[in-house]
Amino acid sequence: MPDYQTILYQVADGVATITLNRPEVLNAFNDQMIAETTAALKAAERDEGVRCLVLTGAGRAFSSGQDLDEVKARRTDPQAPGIGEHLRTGYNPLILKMRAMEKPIIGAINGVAAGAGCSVALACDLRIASDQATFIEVFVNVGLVPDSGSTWFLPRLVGLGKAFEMAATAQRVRAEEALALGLVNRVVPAGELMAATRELALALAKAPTRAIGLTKRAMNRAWTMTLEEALEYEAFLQEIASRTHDHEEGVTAFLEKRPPQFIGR
Ligand code: LHQ
Repeated sequence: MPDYQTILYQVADGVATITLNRPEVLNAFNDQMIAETTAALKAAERDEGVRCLVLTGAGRAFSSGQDLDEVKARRTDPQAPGIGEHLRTGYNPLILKMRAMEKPIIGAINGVAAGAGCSVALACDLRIASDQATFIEVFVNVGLVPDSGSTWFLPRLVGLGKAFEMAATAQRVRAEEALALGLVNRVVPAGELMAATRELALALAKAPTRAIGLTKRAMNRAWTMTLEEALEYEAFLQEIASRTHDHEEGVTAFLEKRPPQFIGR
């Protein structure tokens, strides 16, 4: 296993947990943390024993987004690539890996998720928020546009009007409001966040992983499809799902009136 410096990576009971681990800067993303998070996602994707991922933060924050000390250092280095290139080579592959990976990713949002940290939270498949969590599209405070997928995810989750308001004002959206907006799936007391996350993660790790992965693929693509195309794509994917062990097992277990034993294939 690689020796990660900025994240913790742990696999147990079919669940890979990635913990952003720079708590002294509220888990701000520097280049190394972007690279290590992407590497850990790829490791979890390759590992057949992993059937669900959890992404969370160490300390009191989920992530404060881009490390601004690193931004400052780049601005004074004439050799450093511009922000566009930084996004193309760093955050964009990270976000695309989260979406392309055909395993569910739960964001356990333990505190503030700001800027690119908010975008990473939005790119998870499900979000369980601590009652201490807040979401801030903070980019405008530093004169930037939302990036790392926020312009794509946020309007889809909360609608265009609210998304624009959040982006244009950098208002702090607290957990309960995030729940009402559909920005998170569930809010739990801070002390119960990891137990609640673990319960859901273990359930997903015992579910038909292939069907869940194909569902993620279908929903990713359906956004840009016509109804006719989506129906056809569902039929295509259902052929694949219907040939899995877990489909056979699900039907057999139902008819035999016993709990199914899914193996993820
Ligand atoms: C930080 C940070 C941080 C460094 C807290 N960096 N130290 C992509 C590509 C390329 C370039 C640019 O951007 C992007 C996308 C982006 O993500 S742009 C947005 C970047 N992020 C921000 O602008 C957020 C900056 N942070 C904040 O606004 C606040 O810290 C929040 C609202 C997140 C939390 O506020 P508080 O709870 O009051 O905490 P704090 O401000 O006291 O922070 C605690 C410490 O963490 C503090 O250090 P210190 O040594 O004083 O204890 C902060 O300097 C440090 N920190 N965020 N992003």
